[in-house]
Amino acid sequence: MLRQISTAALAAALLTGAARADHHQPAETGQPTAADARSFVESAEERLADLSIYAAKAAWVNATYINVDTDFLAARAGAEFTEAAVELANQAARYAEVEGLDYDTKRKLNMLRQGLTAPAPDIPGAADELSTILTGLQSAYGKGTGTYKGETTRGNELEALMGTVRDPELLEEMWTSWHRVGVPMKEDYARFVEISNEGAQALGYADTGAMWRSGYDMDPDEFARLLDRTWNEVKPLYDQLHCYVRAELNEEYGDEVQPADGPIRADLLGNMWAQEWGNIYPLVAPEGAGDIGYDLTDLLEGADYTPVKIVETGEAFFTSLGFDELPETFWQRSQITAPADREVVCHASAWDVDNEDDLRIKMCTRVNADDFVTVHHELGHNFYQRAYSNQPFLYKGSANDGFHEAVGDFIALSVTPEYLVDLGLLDPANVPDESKDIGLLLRQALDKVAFLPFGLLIDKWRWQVFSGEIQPADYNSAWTQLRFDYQGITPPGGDRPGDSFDPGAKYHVPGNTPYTRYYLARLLQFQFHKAACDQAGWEGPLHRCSIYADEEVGEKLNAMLAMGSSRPWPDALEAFTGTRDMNGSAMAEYFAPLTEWLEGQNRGRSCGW
Ligand code: X8Z
Ligand code: ZN
Repeated sequence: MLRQISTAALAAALLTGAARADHHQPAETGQPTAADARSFVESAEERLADLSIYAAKAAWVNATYINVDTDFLAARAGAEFTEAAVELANQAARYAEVEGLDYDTKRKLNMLRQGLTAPAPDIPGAADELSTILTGLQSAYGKGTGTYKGETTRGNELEALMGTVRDPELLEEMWTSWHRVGVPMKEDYARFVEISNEGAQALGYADTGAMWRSGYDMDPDEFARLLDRTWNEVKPLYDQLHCYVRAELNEEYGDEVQPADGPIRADLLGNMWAQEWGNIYPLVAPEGAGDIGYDLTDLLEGADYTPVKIVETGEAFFTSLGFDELPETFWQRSQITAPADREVVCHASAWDVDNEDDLRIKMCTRVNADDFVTVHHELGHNFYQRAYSNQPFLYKGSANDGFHEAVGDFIALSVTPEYLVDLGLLDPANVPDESKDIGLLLRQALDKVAFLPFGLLIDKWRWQVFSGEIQPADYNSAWTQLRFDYQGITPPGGDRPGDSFDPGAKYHVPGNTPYTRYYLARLLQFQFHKAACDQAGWEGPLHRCSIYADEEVGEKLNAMLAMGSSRPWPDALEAFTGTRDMNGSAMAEYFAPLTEWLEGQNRGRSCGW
């Protein structure tokens, strides 16, 4: 749970609790008892529940109105958080040794011990320095700009333009200029790594990465192996997709821009980070008959959708499953579009400000297919938050962080052509028939399958940065190498300038948000989708299944979500899907017909890079 609320929120939550924590310290003479441990946890939860509200509001104001004062306030709250959280983690570690602890006390003590994303050592000034650095990095990202046709352009606008512009020179301009946002971050990032590692070591972990890996109800090394194992399951499909897309781009742009072998140029894939490629579907669509024949962005524009209407549409999917409507305050307090007159963090997020019903999203929504999915993604967080709101404070979280990221995406897998007809967006006459299945699957794979290596490599890079295997002098070259090794992509314009810090141009690095969760979510969302379609009695191909308006599925989903983080994640997974195993099999099944088709298309080509 600690991982899922913002750093600043927990900061304030823990801040004023220090005095009361002392109250629950065991008498100096005796050993703490199981009852002492239970009462320590209880008081910690009470304080957190009470105080996190103030912290969340401070963080909200900073993210939706970046200026020197809100930076100051957020940094202060973050520092206070870190100090108090470290103190609590140390106490928790001591209580964890006590004999005869009940299940919940033990689980919650462990959560208190390992839940920090950015620990600091217990040295005067350390938490302050760490928090000031992190607030500065996040705000620098939020204020970042690049250029388009020589004009200064906000990051959020460049992000959208990368999906529609096809001129390779303009793409290179946007990519290269945006990536300059990382340059001033590098030194601060290196200092952040030092401080947080000292903090992790003081808590008994080898480094910050080891601490991150310890949050999965299993041995951290076994968790790392699970990632590699599942990647090997889905990698053959990625390799086929890469091979096919490279050939199509070569045909489109010619050898000069995109050679027929080697890596793909990173700016040609319809996304600033080449993390999802769905925007270039029109360039790579199957010739003739297989093409799906419609484009979701066009449909939304054609029907005069507004950002608010997209959010209403997303909400309506959840209510069709039996979930309650979002509260009135959601509509009053959310930031749905970018304010014109101030700096904000545009990267989408979902908030639960009072741990009950003060749910909000913060987006700079645009009317396009990407944001249609992102809105469902964010609402998935909000409906999860509300489902577990009756849990004790430390269990107000997801089964593991991948679950939180998977719910909304799982819902969006039900956005089928038939569902678009229900919405009145697609003319029934234009519903693609079976002969268009490959087009539909390809469109989906460009987003879902293409993401997998990206989802893995961000933390491959960070884990090695935290462990010292990658030193500051090699930050950028190691990043470019991982992008090459895993994704098979290369930056436009040849060698990167010596001062580059390209990881800083991806939100989650300056935002210090662990990224493995998104990789897990890609696998989990297909496991959820398959289980839900089985529950619904669906017998057709998985990509044609929509659970829209199925209240029985909604009830089962709610049962899993309502568990929060009270049990190890395999229990939650089993409750909804019947299996305790996170793996790529549901995803492989979903895309099986495409895999075969891609293999046929790529016959005679030499794949790989
Ligand atoms: O960061 C997000 C969400 C907020 S939790 C918009 N996502 C990752 C990204 O944008 O890099 C969702 C997909 C992956
Ligand atoms: Zn998310």
